[in-house]
Amino acid sequence: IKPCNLAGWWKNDLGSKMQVFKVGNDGTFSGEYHTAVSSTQKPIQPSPLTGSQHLDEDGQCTFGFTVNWSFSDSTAVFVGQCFNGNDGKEVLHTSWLLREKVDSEPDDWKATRAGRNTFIRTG
Ligand code: B9F
Repeated sequence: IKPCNLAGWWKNDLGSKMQVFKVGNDGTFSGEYHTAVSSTQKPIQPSPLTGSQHLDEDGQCTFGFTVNWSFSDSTAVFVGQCFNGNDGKEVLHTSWLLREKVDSEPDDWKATRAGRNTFIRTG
């Protein structure tokens, strides 16, 4: 088993791609998220992500990151864990919350979406 390192390219079940840049000695990282889906008219743009991972030696670390969508005023957070299958292939199981900007406090109740995504390494 190899140690846990999120650096590289990943693709999820929606077809979204993310690149995680070099992970720091303290487990912090940044990267770029290319979502394949968006329910807005505005063109999708790559968006910055920043997060941190545990530096576990067993390759099954937990992590979290935030995506600040550059083409909308919304924000997503992901939490997850890396798993190493018997075939040695890494898979990330994540859960996310997506916060949409609403115009007024009475609309707060409808501002958050939740879901799950699975990522596999592509590079
Ligand atoms: O579509 C989102 C958005 C926010 C405000 C207008 C459009 C931004 C992209 C989110 C992408 C999500 C999915 N992609 C992925 O890989 S993040 C979690 C999913 N995993 C309309 C109002 C709020 C949402 C849609 Fe909007």
